[in-house]
Amino acid sequence: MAVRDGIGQPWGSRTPYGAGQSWPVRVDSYLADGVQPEEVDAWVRTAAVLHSNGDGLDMAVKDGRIVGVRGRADDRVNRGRLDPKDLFGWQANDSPDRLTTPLVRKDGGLVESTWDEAMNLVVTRSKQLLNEQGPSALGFYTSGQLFAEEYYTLAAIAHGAIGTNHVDGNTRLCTATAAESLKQSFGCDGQPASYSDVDHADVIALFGHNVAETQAVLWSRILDRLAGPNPPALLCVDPRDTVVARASAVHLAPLPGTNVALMNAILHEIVENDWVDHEYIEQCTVGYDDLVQQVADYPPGRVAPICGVSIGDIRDAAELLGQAQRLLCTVLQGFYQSHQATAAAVQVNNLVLVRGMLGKPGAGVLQMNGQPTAENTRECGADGDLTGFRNWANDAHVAELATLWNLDQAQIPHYAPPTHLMQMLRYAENGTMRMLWVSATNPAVSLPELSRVRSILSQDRLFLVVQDAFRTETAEFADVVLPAAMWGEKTGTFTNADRTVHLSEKAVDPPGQARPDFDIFMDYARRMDFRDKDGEPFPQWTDPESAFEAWKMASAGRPCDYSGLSHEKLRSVSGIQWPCNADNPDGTERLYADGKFFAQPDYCESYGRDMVTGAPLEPTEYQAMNPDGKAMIKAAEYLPAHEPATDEFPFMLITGRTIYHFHTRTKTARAPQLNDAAPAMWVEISAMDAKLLGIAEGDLTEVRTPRGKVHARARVCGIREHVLFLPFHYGYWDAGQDEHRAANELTPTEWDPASKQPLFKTAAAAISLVKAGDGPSLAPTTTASAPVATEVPDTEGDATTVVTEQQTGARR
Ligand SMILES: Nc1nc2c(c(=O)[nH]1)N[C@H]1C(S)=C(S)[C@@H](COP(=O)(O)OP(=O)(O)OC[C@H]3O[C@@H](n4cnc5c(=O)[nH]c(N)nc54)[C@H](O)[C@@H]3O)O[C@H]1N2
Ligand SMILES: Nc1nc2c(c(=O)[nH]1)N[C@H]1C(S)=C(S)[C@@H](COP(=O)(O)OP(=O)(O)OC[C@H]3O[C@@H](n4cnc5c(=O)[nH]c(N)nc54)[C@H](O)[C@@H]3O)O[C@H]1N2
Ligand SMILES: [Mo]
Repeated sequence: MAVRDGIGQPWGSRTPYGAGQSWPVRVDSYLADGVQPEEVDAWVRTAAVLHSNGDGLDMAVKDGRIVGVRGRADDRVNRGRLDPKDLFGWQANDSPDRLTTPLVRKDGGLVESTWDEAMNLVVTRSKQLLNEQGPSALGFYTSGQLFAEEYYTLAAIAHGAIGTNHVDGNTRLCTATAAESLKQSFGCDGQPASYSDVDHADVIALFGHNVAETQAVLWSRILDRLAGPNPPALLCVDPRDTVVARASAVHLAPLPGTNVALMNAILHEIVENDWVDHEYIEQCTVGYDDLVQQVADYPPGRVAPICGVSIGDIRDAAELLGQAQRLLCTVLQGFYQSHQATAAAVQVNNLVLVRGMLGKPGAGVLQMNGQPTAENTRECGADGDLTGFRNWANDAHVAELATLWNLDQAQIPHYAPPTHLMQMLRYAENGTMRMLWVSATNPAVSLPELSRVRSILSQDRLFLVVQDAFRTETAEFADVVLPAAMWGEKTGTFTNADRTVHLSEKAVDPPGQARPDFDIFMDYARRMDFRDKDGEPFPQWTDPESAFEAWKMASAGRPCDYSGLSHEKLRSVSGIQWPCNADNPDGTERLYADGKFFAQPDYCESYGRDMVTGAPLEPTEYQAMNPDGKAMIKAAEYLPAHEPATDEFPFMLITGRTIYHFHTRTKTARAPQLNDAAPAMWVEISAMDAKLLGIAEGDLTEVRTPRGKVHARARVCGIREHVLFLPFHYGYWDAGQDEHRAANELTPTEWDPASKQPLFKTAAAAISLVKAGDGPSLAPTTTASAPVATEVPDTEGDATTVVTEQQTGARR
């Protein structure tokens, strides 16, 4: 049994394996100081909720409290492994500053209240607005972090009972582009590949995906392949010198916002060298000729200066991709939150299609999710999507849903595409949307252009309901705050990025009067007295299990088919991939293995959109383009970003994550090991830029864009020149507003035309020295933020790891 420093050695010891072998087990565990394994009263089944990887684990319970975690050896996702957030993040549940009672605004301040008073305020306001203005006065903004049962209930209430079109999730900031790119290429959302493809691939290409920090256990799987016989070759496309970049055979560090140009050059080389599967293209796709025409304009010689990468590197990357026998591609925020997001993500789908790399072991594309339950937000329809990946523009699909819910079809709004969040903000800003109910997301830190967001959320005429486990920056603007139970305190299911469904069971009681989100939504529905066509209470279900049974029926026959699953079945198997139905009782590893897609005109989730204007295609246009429901190759022209660098703002600013924190840190800052590993804001800058500006490691700097400024200590590191990186984790709940530290003070109100995902990764910025530092910045040294020329830890060892609390490695 090995002992590992869970912070300093985030990926733990190697368990090497070869192509086609199964990934060995390594069980990681961590128990609070002084707790012995034999003292644990119960181990309760769940999966990780601080990323999208879906690591299966058990919570240790002692005396009614969570006291530790242990990875599940039998889980298909992690085979026992846990990452730093999995190991330590659970401590937030027990934090003394959890919300324990509802709060209501009185005389300008938030005061403790009762559930009756708080819910009556919400119900009274809802009814008043419905009477005065109709359903469009109400908006719902939810999460990628609740359970499927909760989203399905919220979708039924908002789209069904109330009939508002204004429903979205923070998945808009996260995986809207993943979903849109899958709809564009395959007619429907749904992850084609599987994590097990890592076991077979000979080339793994990561596009704007810092997997080492954001899905650290998946990175362990890749590291174990790299340490074994016949290792795969990696391609990394990222402007920073990430841990992934350092392990890659080819690293392309493009200037932010130039992904489409780069992809077109790569595809140009693939076509030019005829590394193309003509038979697959002929049988399974439409649109190849357009692609050939488009990429003809993007020879590497033209693209190299646009992206700031060398011609040779583009050719090397293309050759690696072109010669691969089993090519696995992954995509994440470096594409989704950058300029031309959908167009860029679709080019990765094109790459996989022209190479015929779908549906076989080791081949495919993972248009990744970020949040643990983002998949469920989309499939249940708690965002802009219609429940069960149904098509808003297809009346028959809306009718199906009306039948399922036993509601009048006219009640489910489908006069226009559903309102995306950035548009909802606009409606709140101009006063047509008068109530916004925010659940499990913290927009006052996570949305772009925070000064504008604050002014919208603080308006008197907007009635703001915030449902959270903590008193967040957003809660401070609320009229009513509803205290929520969290993971570990409620039961439900959720689905990770590779379609793996896990059950998460209640282990302990929530603190004080906090209640599960499911109970809160149902309480609202009953107090509103929603009824179906037969006059029965709506929603017709009553608890998470009956909600799951109802959701199964809604999903049956759709791509995300859950009809073969149940809470009971998920108690006996650690993770099952949908579709799971009578034909596939053990789930489905890969989609599209038979070359058939969910793209038939009468079945598809979407008819697609123009990737430049965002205009939806008409059903007749779709029918003409793709009558047989094949995969769609869609070419895209590169367009320069709207906010280019100038003399005043000469840098390209990007933002993102570190391995030790999750988002706005409501959980990870309350776990001492994680907080100590990355306690303060920093800015990453290249050695050359730092030298030119007279900035040294640890100096206090000011970073500015036309929207605002932040203060951060410099980390001089391997980021490419002319680019700055800020982590977006640091808000204000544990610091004063005058600290100017949230990265989103700087980001623009701008979004991708097709997916409507905000651009968090392309802005022009300036940086200047404020004050010399008295030592290095407190940024982690184990990861992409490592100072120039630091070796990243990687250890050899044994297959069971007991994790210790040492915090030595991270900032040594
Ligand atoms: N530790 C940790 N893990 C997480 C999370 C977390 O907060 N912390 N959040 C989860 C969630 S919700 C998400 S969405 C995922 C996100 O996971 P990732 O997408 O992997 O994380 P990011 O840091 O947002 O961005 C990834 C990389 O994009 C690069 N990048 C920026 N601009 C560009 C560009 O224009 N082109 C290219 N090619 N690359 C660019 C950045 O340098 C960065 O390294 O992580 C999930 N996992
Ligand atoms: N600049 C910049 N901004 C970004 C990004 C970026 O890369 N750069 N990334 C974007 C992305 S991908 C994402 S996903 C978003 C994330 O942005 P947010 O969703 O705003 O971030 P979180 O901190 O995860 O907020 C989740 C909230 O839910 C609460 N919560 C946790 N569990 C529960 C529960 O069970 N019930 C309830 N009711 N509440 C709960 C937490 O306390 C927390 O306040 O940020 C986006 N913003
Ligand atoms: Mo995300």
